[in-house]
Amino acid sequence: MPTPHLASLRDAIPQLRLLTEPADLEHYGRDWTRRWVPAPLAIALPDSVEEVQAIVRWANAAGVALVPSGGRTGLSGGAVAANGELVVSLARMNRMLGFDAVDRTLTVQAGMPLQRVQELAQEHGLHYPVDFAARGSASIGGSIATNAGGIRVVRYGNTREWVAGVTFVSGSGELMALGRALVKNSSGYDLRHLAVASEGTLGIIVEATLRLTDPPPASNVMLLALPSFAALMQVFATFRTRLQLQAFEFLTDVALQHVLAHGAQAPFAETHPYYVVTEFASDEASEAEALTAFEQCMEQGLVSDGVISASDAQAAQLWRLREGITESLARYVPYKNDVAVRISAMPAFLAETQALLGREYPHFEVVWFGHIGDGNLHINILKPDAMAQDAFVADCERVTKLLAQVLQAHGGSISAEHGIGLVKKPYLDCTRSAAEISTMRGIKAVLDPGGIMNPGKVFD
Ligand code: 2HG
Ligand code: ZN
Repeated sequence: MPTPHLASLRDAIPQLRLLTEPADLEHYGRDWTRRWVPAPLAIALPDSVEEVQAIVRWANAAGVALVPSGGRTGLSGGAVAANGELVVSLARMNRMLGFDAVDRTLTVQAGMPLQRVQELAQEHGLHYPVDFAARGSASIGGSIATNAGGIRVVRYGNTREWVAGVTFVSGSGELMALGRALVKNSSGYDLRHLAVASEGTLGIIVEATLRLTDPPPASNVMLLALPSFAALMQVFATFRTRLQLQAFEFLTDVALQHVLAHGAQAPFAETHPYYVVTEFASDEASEAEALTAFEQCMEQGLVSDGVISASDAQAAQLWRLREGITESLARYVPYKNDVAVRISAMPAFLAETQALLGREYPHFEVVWFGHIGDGNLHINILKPDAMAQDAFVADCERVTKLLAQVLQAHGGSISAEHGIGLVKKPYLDCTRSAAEISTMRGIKAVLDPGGIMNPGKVFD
């Protein structure tokens, strides 16, 4: 029996594709957090900007909340629909709209997966440099809506740097071309950057024009074994001084053991407490610099072993050790922290956080890894099989409050790249001031006066 809302939506936009089967509600109503029970009204699959606008107009009139939806690979609950919302999936809006060789831009619909964007850039002899493990499923619109970071931020920056323009349907149904792909534009506020990291709370990103760059040089991947946590930032400084790094990622042996248990190949005969995966150009000069940096770190006792890729296949194997972590932990339904501090604050922050988590989580397995070259740490707490999810989350939330205080003291952020969504909402005010949050609310009131856009996400 259709609800009155669904009947009115069908009347308003008869051609709109809608899914209402329980399996679809379940599939589209959740993201990778797996904490909330999906309960959307229905799933709308618009095929045009006009249909998206019509949905927003209908939602305002009917008073129904909308949850914009890309690949739902998010880790903060930003795409969760658990309260009768209409999910607006951009999955059918996945086409390429244009390539401009002079501007070096690619324009695509928001539902295109990140990996397809990367492939299209390559087919045109250029490169879209934002990259992360969920590339095959994450949509470009979702990556913009969270300002996704990933494994090459140390070299290329976050998604924000690569968004030349965004076509956006605001919560009031206005269609706006933000940014217009201009290199220079000092004509007032840059509203494009409001769409970036907005997590669907202001409107729906329907198209994006992305900046492309030169293809990266052929690269080498090096895996370093470290004897101590304290060595990490010193090794980073040594390598960064000598080389233009494409990536500098870190993982603990605890993380590595999970990836190995998932079928990856052990890189060293012995185990070491910490590892770094770094990538740099494979020309002779860079290789020589890398070797010198490695020897210098060995002499200083900062590094205890290392291996450098001899082929693309070996490079991929080494990358798997880092990129396979999230998947290898998924069965433990981890509680995830995604925190950032300035690189200069990292040594002090690491020491304090290690002491805090050692004290507060003696009973849980804690897995550390992340984009250490960007000052971004992922800390996954694994749920013991015997423990109920609610009790586990409650305990982790208690500790996250303490961690947020440490972040506050070091001028950090409670979310580096995953967004605030539902998971980090209670801690937003630890790392953003009251004046900042009230400004955000004011911006939302202007762009989404009916309060229909992803309500309850980021802030209440
Ligand atoms: C990564 O860096 C992703 O691999 C996921 O941001 C991090 O699972 C996580 O906590
Ligand atoms: Zn990450």
